[in-house]
Amino acid sequence: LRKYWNQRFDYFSRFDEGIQIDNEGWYSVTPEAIAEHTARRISQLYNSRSQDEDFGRICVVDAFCGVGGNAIKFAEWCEHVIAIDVDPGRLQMAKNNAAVYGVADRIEFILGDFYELAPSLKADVVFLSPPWGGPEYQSTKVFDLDALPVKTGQQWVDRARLISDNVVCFLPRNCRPEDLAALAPALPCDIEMNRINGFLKAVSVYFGQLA
Ligand code: MGP
Ligand code: SAH
Repeated sequence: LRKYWNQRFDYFSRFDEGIQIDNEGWYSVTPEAIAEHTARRISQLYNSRSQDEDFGRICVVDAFCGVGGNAIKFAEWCEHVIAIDVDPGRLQMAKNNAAVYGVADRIEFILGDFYELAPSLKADVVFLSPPWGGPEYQSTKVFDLDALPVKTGQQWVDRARLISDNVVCFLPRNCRPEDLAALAPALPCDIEMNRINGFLKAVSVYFGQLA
């Protein structure tokens, strides 16, 4: 826990203003600079189509919102956010943390299973940061996307594509690029390596119009 505590201001720059995190939250939360980058990139989705007019008018589903690291940044950069989590405690913490950042009113929080909810949702973009099985994700040289603990990477992406082909996945840094691209082989994709202070933290893969 000490390792994560030492990074608390990388996770939330407003950590001292009342941020709440539980055990799973500590090792899963997306560092703020990475979350901000992803949100900015998504907010520019329709920029090329009509200059400033549509800038940021994007609805994003954060399928696994955890304690809200990504959802808060989506709310700062996009018009509407649907934030889902199966864990009531973490969903409540995400609400609290969004209030610390003054964006709680821009996020629709839903307690539930993304897999079940997906067919009933409409949005421009779906962001997937599923559980990776804890810090042990590093115990193998190559992370197998079929070994995600709840559903496979393929199952999550196929489910997300019921909503939109504009899908972003936030995944372990030891994933193989070819496995990431194979999650939606017919779609264009970009793979980003997300670093903080030079240290590789994770990879993000952008599909569809986001690539
Ligand atoms: P890490 O490797 O556990 O930490 O996770 P860190 O600080 O890089 O330590 P190091 O000593 O291994 O270098 C790196 C980042 O991956 C975290 O900050 C989270 O953003 C993300 N992350 C880690 N896990 C275990 C998960 C997870 O289960 N789900 C999601 N969505 N993100 C995770
Ligand atoms: N991006 C988040 C961290 C996500 S951690 C942040 O920055 O804070 C992954 C989350 O997925 C956990 O909170 C877990 O409760 C949630 N989860 C697991 N299975 C789920 C499911 N089927 N539907 C929705 N959420 C789920």
